[in-house]
Amino acid sequence: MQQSVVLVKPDGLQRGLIGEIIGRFERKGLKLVGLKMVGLDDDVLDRWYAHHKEKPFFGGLKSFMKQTPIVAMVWEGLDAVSTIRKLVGVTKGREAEGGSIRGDFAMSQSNNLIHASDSEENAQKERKMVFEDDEIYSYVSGLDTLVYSSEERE
Ligand code: FUP
Repeated sequence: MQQSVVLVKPDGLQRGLIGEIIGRFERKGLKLVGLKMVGLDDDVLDRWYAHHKEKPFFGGLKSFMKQTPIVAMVWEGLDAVSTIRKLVGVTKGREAEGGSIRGDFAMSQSNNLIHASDSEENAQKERKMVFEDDEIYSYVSGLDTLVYSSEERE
C-alpha cells in the first residue's frame, strides 16, 4: 500500500476544518497511520517548498505556514498519492472542482487549507521531514476487508 503525507495548513486549523478533512479521508476508505500537530520552522519549509524558492510568493508562503502549528498526517491506501490529490483539488481554491476539499472550502491560491504529496518519492521525503519512523503505525484494520477485494489487498 502507498503512503501520502497531508498537512492541514494554518487556515484549515483556524477555520475548524480538521475534523471535516480527516472525515473525508476516513469515509473514502484510506487508513490513518500517522498524526500529529507540528510547528514548521524555516529549515523544514525551505526543504518542503524548495521547488518554489525563487518564486515571488515564497516569503509569503513561509510566513503563512508559520502562523500556527499545522496538523500532519500520513494516510495509506492503494494509489494513495493520486487518490488524495483528487480529493484535495487543484491549487487555486476558487478553480477547484466542487466536491473536492479546496473546491468546497477554499477561494484562495495561497490559503488553500491543505497540502498533499504529489508523488510517492516526495511523500517519502516529506514523511521524513515531519515524522520519526516510530510515529508511523502499521496495523490491521477490519475495514481493509470491506474497502478492498482480496486481490487488491495482496
Ligand atoms: P499544491 O501541490 O496544489 O499544494 O501546489 P504547489 O506545490 O504548486 O504550491 C504549493 C503552495 O504554494 C500552494 F499550496 C500555495 C502556494 N502558492 C502560492 O501561494 N501562489 C502560487 O502562485 C502558487 C502556489
